[in-house]
Amino acid sequence: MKLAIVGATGLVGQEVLQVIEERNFEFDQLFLVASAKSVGKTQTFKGKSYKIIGMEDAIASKPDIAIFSAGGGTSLEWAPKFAEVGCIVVDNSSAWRMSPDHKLIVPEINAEELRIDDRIIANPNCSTIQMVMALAPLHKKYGVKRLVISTYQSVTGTGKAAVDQLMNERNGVEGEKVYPHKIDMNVLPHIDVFLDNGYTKEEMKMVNETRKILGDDSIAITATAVRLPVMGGHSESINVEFHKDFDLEEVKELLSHAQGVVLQDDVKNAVYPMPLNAHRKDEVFVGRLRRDESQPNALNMWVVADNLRKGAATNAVQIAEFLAANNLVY
Ligand code: 2RA
Repeated sequence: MKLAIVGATGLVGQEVLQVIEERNFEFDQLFLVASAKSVGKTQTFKGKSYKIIGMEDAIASKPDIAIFSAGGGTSLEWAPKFAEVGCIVVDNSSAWRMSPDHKLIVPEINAEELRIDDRIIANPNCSTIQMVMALAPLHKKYGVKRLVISTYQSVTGTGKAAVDQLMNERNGVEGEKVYPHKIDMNVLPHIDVFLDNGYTKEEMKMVNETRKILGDDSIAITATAVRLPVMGGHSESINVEFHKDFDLEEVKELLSHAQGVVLQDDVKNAVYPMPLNAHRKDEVFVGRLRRDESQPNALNMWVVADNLRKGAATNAVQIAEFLAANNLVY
């Protein structure tokens, strides 16, 4: 199996390398692919040195699977060219997510939708992945009717330049600004661009992608996405109203057995999910479970995950693992 990592030098690309090493993902050949400014540089992986190559060379090498973390424009242009030579692209950008011809996959929830002729497979947005991981087991049992979400998102979701902006501001150093305002000591209710309806693209991703993954267009969803000077992961306050009533202990039971979900809910001992603890972990952490006493059949929850891991790299590598394990690579 020939594996290509496209966007290998970015924050997500680097995390993909870390995840395939930790999970011992098996391949025969590895190609590290990046933009012209990185081509020719070297990167060490498992003690071996790899030369970074460009897109054309990567396509000529005919990889079986390419994990793309290179942005929407790059993916729109290049993913079909990789697919044409028989490669399966697992794409981290938003380019293909809402296309009716492409699958949007969180392996624990809907990997069984994948078929041998899927050539470009979309990885959902980070803030959507962690939310649906916590919701899917509850949706099956009680049916999600409505979601009201507020996010608290890490600067790592924007990329390396945003991490640099935060650290430069903290250290009093001048540098490139990727946010329209200071991020250190601040909170920005603004992630991605504003749309005509007054919501941001990030907020609408949570609406549309959640419905597609859970396979239910009737779910009412409203979101406010917020950037914080935080690094370890994204946090979300989720108010969920179900069609059926639930038992809180049963909710905890369902979540504690859900694959890839860790219940951290012991408020007497100040145990609840936090980005500092989620950093570099592959799981989604859920806590602060309590009934919404203002509304029948409604629950409040707090969900945290490392956005570079389950929100991006881990989910993509899990898709690749599923393809390899189920003979969907040819
Ligand atoms: C963010 N959701 O955190 C984005 C990254 N895909 O900005």
